[in-house]
Amino acid sequence: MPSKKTDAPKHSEAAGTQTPDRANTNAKLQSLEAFRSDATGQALRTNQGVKVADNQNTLKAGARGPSLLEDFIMREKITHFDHERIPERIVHARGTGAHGYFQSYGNHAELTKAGFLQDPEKITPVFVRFSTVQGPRGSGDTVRDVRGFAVKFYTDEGNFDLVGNNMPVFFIQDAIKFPDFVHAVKPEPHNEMPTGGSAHDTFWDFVSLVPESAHMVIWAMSDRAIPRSLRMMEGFGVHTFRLINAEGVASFVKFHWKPRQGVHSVLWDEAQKLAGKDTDYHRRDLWDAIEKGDYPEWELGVQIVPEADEHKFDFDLLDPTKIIPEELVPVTLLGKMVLNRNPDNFFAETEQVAFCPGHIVPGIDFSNDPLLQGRLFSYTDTQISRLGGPNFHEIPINRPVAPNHSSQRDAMHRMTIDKGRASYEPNSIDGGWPKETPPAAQDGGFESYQERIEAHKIRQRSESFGDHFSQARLFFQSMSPNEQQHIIKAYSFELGKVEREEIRIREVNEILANIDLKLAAAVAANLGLPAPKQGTVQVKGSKPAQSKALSQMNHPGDVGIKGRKIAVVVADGVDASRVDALVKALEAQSARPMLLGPTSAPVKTADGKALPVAASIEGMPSIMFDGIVVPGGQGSIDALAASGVAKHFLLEGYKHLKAMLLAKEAKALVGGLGLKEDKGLLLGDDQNTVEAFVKAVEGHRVWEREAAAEAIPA
Ligand code: HDD
Repeated sequence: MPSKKTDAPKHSEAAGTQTPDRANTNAKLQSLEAFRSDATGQALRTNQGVKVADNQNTLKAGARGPSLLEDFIMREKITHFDHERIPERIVHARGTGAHGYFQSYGNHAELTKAGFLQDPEKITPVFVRFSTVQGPRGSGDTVRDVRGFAVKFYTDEGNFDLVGNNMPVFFIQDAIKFPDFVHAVKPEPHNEMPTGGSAHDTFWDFVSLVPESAHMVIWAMSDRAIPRSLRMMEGFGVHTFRLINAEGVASFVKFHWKPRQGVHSVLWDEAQKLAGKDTDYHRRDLWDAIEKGDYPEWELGVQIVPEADEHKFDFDLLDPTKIIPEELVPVTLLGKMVLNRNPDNFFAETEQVAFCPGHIVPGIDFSNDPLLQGRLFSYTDTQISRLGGPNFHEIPINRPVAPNHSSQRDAMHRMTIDKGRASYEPNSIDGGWPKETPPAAQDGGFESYQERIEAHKIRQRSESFGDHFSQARLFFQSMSPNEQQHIIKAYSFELGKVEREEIRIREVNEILANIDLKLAAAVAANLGLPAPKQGTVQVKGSKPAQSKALSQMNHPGDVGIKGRKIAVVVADGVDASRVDALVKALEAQSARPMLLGPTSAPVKTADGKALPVAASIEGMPSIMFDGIVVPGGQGSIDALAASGVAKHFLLEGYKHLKAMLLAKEAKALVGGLGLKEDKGLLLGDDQNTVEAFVKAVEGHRVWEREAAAEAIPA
């Protein structure tokens, strides 16, 4: 990976181990949260504090009589219930959150005066919300979509929100186009379909007419849009920001989150099936990992561009449809984030959390990216209608841990009881408090970076934003052959759902042909359209022509198979000691093996004992696992060979390129199903074979198998 670290990386905590430091960290973090309420041992009361004697029956005129209006207990309860819902987010409505902390790898004072990046001993609490963009709150987790990656740092100098995505670019260059884009991608207005996806006319109509979207759309058609897990996604701040040091020297930066779990995806067929079999697949995966102590970790990095180099690139740093290839500017790692605590209450925390890219702290500032500038307005505005007024910063999950005093007063849902008479500044009545703090090297008031601007007031897009295809081409050409095939299939699938042929033709001829003629020809063939012979614009191409960091294949992670889910499929007659040995070998690698049987009832082992299973193979199909193990015992193998559900489980696992380890007795079963031994389909349970299986799980998918797996029914 072309990243470099500053100071020593803090990877001293081995994957999955709990250190005393961690317990201390959690205690420190929770001491900041006096507002959590626990009703254990407490009386049930009304909202006015009156103890309730009967929570089962409305007050009535006689046991069979009419209900009485005077029943204030019932009316209070029902009224509150009637108002339980708040408007969902316009975009990113479906989300899931987790608490954790951030710790700097060293003192980055040369780069920024932000306190949370100065001291490796400092623990900064964070709350992260991951989301899909298009679907409503109840939509599926695994749809093809961009994922939101929003982090709130509760620093002791105020809250810093890094409100990014799992893709480093965006669909449009100017915020004024955001409502148009969102109206196009959201379900169509006449029938509110489709839920959660972009495979429909209005989306493709818009993006085929707006070439600046080409780069982001190809990311959305890649495997990045169907992550295996929220734990296995990169995150990006997208825009260029500024970091400013104590001397007032600014650098342009792009923020990156690099997951230690690697960057991995599911296959499209898996994604679609998971959306039906487990709508909550991603939120469950994150929740379970945190509950089991498999805390996911990301490293925060920045690409740093000195102010003097602003115009050194063949793209504009202010253009949010462009990346800085890591070959040109490597990522410098600044610190790590660990997610180690699930929320206590989804609504109070994950739903009510309010992010805003305008929440920054001294040492960080904006750039003039016109998309970012529009966002600075939009988020606060949307929170006011979503959370009912301008006091949303007082909701516990949004409260800074830094003190907060101002002359702002009143409004809906004000919770602070401000003392004193002077709610204005300057004042003499309250001694002039609260007072301004002049900017200073450290711990001073916020000061905007002084940028000299000499310009006409004008509505115009800079010419330097004009190249829409070079980096889309860079992306496609940086993919492995498997990833390129997935992209071709994704465009073909989505455009195949578009009813209007003129939209399909426009996308192929005016967008894809400018990205890559082979891509355009392959998609055209799948749509029954002629292959375009040339593009419609001159594309200068990008330097470099390929970038390693863009392919997921180059992000294996460094935690081995920690937290990976392995199905251990058993039936009556299974050899208990071989099951035990396999489970132990997997657990020794911090993987999560799970026993599955024909039903949820225990199976009978070869020596006649009952072996409990966690679930049935029908209830937990192979799409929910990273690897499959079938332990020996001829009786068990024979029973599985006679079960259609079990055979489907194995066929699907093979089709989805999963690592599979089967006892030698299963050779005939494997052959009968038409499966071929390969690097990841292994027969045997000796140490070498188990090691090869672990390696195959670590590789995420058996990519070499993809062509052979085509013939297997889905
Ligand atoms: Fe946005 C939510 C990310 C452009 C307007 N956005 C939202 C969330 C994420 C992003 C992660 C969910 C936060 C959460 O979990 O609560 N948005 C982005 C990124 C963008 C972007 C990475 C481009 C680089 N967004 C963007 C623009 C606008 C908005 C240009 C408007 C001009 N975004 C919103 C919003 C939302 C939102 C309507 C909906 C709910 C909310 O803010 O709190 O204000």
